Amino acid sequence: MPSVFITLEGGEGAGKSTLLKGLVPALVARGIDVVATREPGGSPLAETVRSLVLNPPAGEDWSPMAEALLMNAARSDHIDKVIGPSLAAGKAVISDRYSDSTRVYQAAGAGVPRAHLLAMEEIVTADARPDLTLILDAAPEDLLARRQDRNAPTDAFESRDLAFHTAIRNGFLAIAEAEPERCLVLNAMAQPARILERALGAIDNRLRL
Ligand code: T5A
Repeated sequence: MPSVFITLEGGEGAGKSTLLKGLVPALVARGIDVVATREPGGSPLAETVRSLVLNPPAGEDWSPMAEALLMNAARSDHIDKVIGPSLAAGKAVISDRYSDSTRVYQAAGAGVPRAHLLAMEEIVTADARPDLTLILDAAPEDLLARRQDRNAPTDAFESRDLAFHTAIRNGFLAIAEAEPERCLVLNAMAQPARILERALGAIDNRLRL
């Protein structure tokens, strides 16, 4: 079985974790060995970076470049310890967020120059580029309403304003437009079962799993 690397991207509360939870059993039922993971995080040390970056001490904010470097440091460890070995073993790896999130959040959101982010991405992800990226897309207002229905605590990114979340949405759509062979945009406001069906269809058509 050839290894495949699938990433799930989109705004806050777009349904990436929900889709991941649907994809894993569907692929396992086909006899595929699946590793489900997430970013920031995915390895023990990267999870430590996740808490630092998503929940900095009260009153403190990371500088934009420090935040971008932390995301990439966490990703490098995640690739070395989890993604790389899993792909080498012929498994399917599905990550809830990956390098497109850095491109979008640290550029559109935090203002790190795009060229710097692409240079970091080139170095850090050289051995782990996604074969397929599913982007869950919806109006930020709709995702905000959905988030407010949850009782989960908000983190440093979720608490930003609508203009921030609109820039995030546009950033993901720009990536999808620039890289249509890798990316597929899915309507995040569709029923979860419909989203899963479309995601499995894309996996069948594009990756022939
Ligand atoms: N970040 C991350 C960066 O800035 N740079 C980076 O490089 C990386 C990797 C991660 C934060 O870090 C930033 C981006 C993020 O701000 P996180 O907690 O992992 O933080 O945040 P999210 O990835 O946004 O995770 P969420 O859990 O908030 O959102 P999900 O996983 O997209 O959404 P999900 O599946 O949990 O669903 C949210 C709610 O909607 C319901 C679910 O039941 C749930 O209640 N739902 C639906 N309801 C109706 N219809 C559907 N289709 C639904 N799908 C889900």
